[in-house]
Amino acid sequence: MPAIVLIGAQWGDEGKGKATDLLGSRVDYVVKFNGGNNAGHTVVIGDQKYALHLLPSGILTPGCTPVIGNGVVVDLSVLIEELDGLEARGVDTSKLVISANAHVIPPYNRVLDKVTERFLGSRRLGTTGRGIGPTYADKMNRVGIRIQDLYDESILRQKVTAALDVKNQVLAKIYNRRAVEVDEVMEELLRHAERIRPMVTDTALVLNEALDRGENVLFEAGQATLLDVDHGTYPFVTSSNATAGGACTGSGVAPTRIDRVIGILKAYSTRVGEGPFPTELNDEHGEFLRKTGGEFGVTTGRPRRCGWVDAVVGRYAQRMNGVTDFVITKLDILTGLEKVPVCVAYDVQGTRHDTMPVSQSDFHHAKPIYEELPGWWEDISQCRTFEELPENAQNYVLRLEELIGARVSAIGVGPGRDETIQRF
Ligand code: 2SA
Ligand code: GDP
Ligand code: MG
Repeated sequence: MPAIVLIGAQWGDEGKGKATDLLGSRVDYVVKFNGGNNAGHTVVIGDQKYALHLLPSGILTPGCTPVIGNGVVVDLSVLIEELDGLEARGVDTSKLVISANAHVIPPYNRVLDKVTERFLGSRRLGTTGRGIGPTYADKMNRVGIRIQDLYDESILRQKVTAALDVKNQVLAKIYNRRAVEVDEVMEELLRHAERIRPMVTDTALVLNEALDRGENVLFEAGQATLLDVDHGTYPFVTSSNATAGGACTGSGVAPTRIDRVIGILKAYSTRVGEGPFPTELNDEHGEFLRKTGGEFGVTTGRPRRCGWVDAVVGRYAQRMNGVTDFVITKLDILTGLEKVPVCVAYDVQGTRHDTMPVSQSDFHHAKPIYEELPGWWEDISQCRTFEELPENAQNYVLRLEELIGARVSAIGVGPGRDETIQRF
């Protein structure tokens, strides 16, 4: 296996946390390479439910080393809160390592994220308000603050002062907000610096040496393909690369070392925040999916928008990530429907599109062309082999496999670790 990338094939919340946890027992390192505490990954182990935001899901597997890569943006208070929360529940977090090059989310970027969204009103993106966008903007603008800066107080002060010169102008002049003081930022950033110091290292070296030794490394994407800043539904995206390429830039492991890319595809679609969503259902079917699937944000609690599965999106995700195999999750949620529609193409003002329209305006106007597959009524949560699934559920998976262009290696039939069908 040695290096596997695991990505979300839709708009996030496909069940990446559970899939990572499942593979966790067979891997030595689990790496988070993009995003920050905007993510919300749920893992259910027995009667225990864990919601992870900043930490990689592999932290729940004894013996596995969790890694926060250079591509991640770290809110230090959230990191400490999450570590303490897990320790209190008996999870050993001592193996965590953090890249010295990862950026930190300073308090002023949380403020800016929230006030910008408020200011935009109906033009807002629907961010999680965690300061993600402004922190990645600072990184690209070369005014960001990195984990390693915490260990040189005079450099840190210079960087915070330089950043605040600009940020305070924006806060005061555009948003009519009070200025942020250098000292309050310094206090927050340095509060936990010593505690995390032993974890801070050159994670690119750690991972490359692990691969040299033949150890197994799993790269776990936050968010998903259509939220990728380059390949998603821009501007309704997050500010990082959530596609497979991000695993390389966000960790320092080269593309030639990646052996397998697993795409996680939910058996229906969801999205949180604003932006186009061709198969969205604003009717009782959408309500059924939200209620039965428990589709509420793990980080913000927001109700997720729900719709039928979209094979155009699945094919796009296969191509953009080079997916070698898919895990289809939450098939159990579709039980009890007379017919299960699958979007196979779009109609954009009279023209059929079998691939994602290149123009965002066309995507906004895309009307799904559905193929209706017969549903099933049997409870499938106890099925553990493909053959045990009702014939119509099998046919649903086989048709999806055909449409998205890669084989389906596993199927989720419930949230629990064991509620999974492994096909190979
Ligand atoms: P941001 O905060 O700048 O990353 O927001 C930009 C867009 O990215 C979307 N986004 C997400 N979409 C799905 N799930 C996410 N994580 C949480 C979860 C979300 C929650 O697992 O449920 O709790 O609301 C996530 N994080 C970011 C976001 O909705 C914007 O559209
Ligand atoms: P992630 O962000 O991709 O890790 O996904 P989330 O944790 O935000 O949302 C996925 C939700 O679906 C979680 O509540 C999981 O416990 C749950 N889940 C994952 N796989 C399955 C499955 O196969 N069936 C059911 N019923 N729930 C699942
Ligand atoms: Mg999630």
